[in-house]
Amino acid sequence: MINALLDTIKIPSDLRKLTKDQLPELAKELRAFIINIVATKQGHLGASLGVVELTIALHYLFDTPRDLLLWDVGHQAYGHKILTGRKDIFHTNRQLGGISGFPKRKESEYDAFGVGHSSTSISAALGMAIASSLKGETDKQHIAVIGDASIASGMAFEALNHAGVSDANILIILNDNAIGIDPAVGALKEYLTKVKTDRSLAQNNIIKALNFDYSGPIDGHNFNSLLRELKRLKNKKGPKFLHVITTKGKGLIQAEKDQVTYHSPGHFDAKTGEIIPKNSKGLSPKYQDVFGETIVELARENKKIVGITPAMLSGSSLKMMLEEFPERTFDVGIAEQHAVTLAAGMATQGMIPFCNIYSTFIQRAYDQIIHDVALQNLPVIFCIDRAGLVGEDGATHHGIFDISYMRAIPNMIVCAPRNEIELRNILYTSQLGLEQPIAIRYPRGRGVLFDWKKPFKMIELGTGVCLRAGKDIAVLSIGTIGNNATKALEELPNIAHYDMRFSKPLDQKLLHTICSNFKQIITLEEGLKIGGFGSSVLEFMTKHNYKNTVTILGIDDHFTEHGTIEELQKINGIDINSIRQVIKNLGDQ
Ligand SMILES: Cc1ncc(C[n+]2csc(CCOP(=O)(O)OP(=O)(O)O)c2C)c(N)n1
Repeated sequence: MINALLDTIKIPSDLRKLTKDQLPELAKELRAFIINIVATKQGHLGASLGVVELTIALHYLFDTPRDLLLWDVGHQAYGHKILTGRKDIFHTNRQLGGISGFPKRKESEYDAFGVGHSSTSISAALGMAIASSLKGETDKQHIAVIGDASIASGMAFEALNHAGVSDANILIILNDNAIGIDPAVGALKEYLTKVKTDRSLAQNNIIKALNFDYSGPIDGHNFNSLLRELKRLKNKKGPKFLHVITTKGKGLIQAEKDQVTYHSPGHFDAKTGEIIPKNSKGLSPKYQDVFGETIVELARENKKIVGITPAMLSGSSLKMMLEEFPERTFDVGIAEQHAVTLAAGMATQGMIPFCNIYSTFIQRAYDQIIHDVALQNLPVIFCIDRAGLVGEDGATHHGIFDISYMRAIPNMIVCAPRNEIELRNILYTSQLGLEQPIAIRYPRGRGVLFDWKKPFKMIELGTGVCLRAGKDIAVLSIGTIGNNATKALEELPNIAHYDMRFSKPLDQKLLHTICSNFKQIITLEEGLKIGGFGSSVLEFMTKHNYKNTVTILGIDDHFTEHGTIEELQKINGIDINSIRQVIKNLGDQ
């Protein structure tokens, strides 16, 4: 591949040596570079392709890294990474030991703020702008690039509300491509759609009403318009807002056409753009699909069931419910807090809300879970997808805190099914008429069974099961990580294995039996050790004065970076081999 211009650019000061006329050619090269690497190494694609011109224009005109450039979510920042010193290592993107798929302060001085979760950029940029102003750096610019789905989140509105009454040098660029991962939703989105054809609507809009110097919408793929407008804004003080229209996936026909799939397409042919089909024949189902198919089955029988997702219709497979029951399925946009309180409101009226949120994103709604759901003891069913280590998205996305923070909440049931059938059965059990909220956690990826669509069976809440009898040593696991223990124990006779299923309420009867019969106890969870399932077992033992030796396997007090799930389980000592080794060492003592 010939990159006549791209190869001359190590950092943005090299870019600034190019003439304006050379920028379209550079954009071509940058696009091709991204496509070629993502085709084989995988990662986010559409969002970065959509902002190639914007990325070049921003680094061309602004004095980065002195001017601070923030990318909301950060999945669109590949071009930024490549132009800011990481071109030669871009092929390590998202791999163990390689660069992160998101901007990260530790990685580069050009990454002004670490991201992964959405809608933080305006608050962070405003914080920086106010700090600059306090330090007397009044000529410095602070730029937040935020998508149309991310700007509809509460945090972004809060920040706009504050920025509009400040005199901070903040430039908010709305990258409007009318799509999040799935098509964007909401009244704001409808306004943004209308303004594209009826520019008179831009005359008096909500952003102007909030005191911003508003301009746009302009074509985000046209260097002339971009450079002209950014030049004007660069020399303007105070809060500014530029509305830019782009096409997600720009430059790769398939990615432009099928923007949902090409958000993160997996392997594809760089030349043709065609996705290389994965051979999923003979593989177990994805847990998200077990959820999706099961909720549809349940909703057919139980008219009170409603499904709620904050902007993860496809990722959660709630899309399956939307197709059959559109009137009972709600994609509320990137609004986790709202999703939880909406579910609470519905529950007060006798509906049975299944609120499906990824573990890492539900962190944002912690107060709503406590204050709006648990305190009023409302039977909301939280389906916590992507719980545990999620792999290549890395530290911002691992769902490792939920056992600890959910079990700290009064009234909350916390459960983690071990396989597809157990997930199905707990979903079924939850809609039979709970009197309190429940959190059901399950991981990213595929299950372990083939024949999983069995007739529903009720699970008795707060009960564990003995998977294998033994003596001396008992392994107590929770969730799908228990399957690692099952494999680890294949070569180790006499070790007992219990699937405790609930970390709250604990199966006290079973724990009394275990503590009375085994000298050594090993607990295993794919979550934080601090306050997690192992801790709950220790709390039980202290209360009842048991003195057994306990080894807690789980994730230590650190952030785990990116890599494959297998690599990361190994690093955290919860892969099959590490578990086997721990048991062997205990047995040798
Ligand atoms: C708090 C939070 N919820 C959900 C997500 C998952 N997520 C990642 S990108 C994305 C869509 C972002 O859409 P938009 O802001 O329009 O940016 P675009 O992808 O179009 O560039 C979502 C929902 C997230 N990163 N953070």
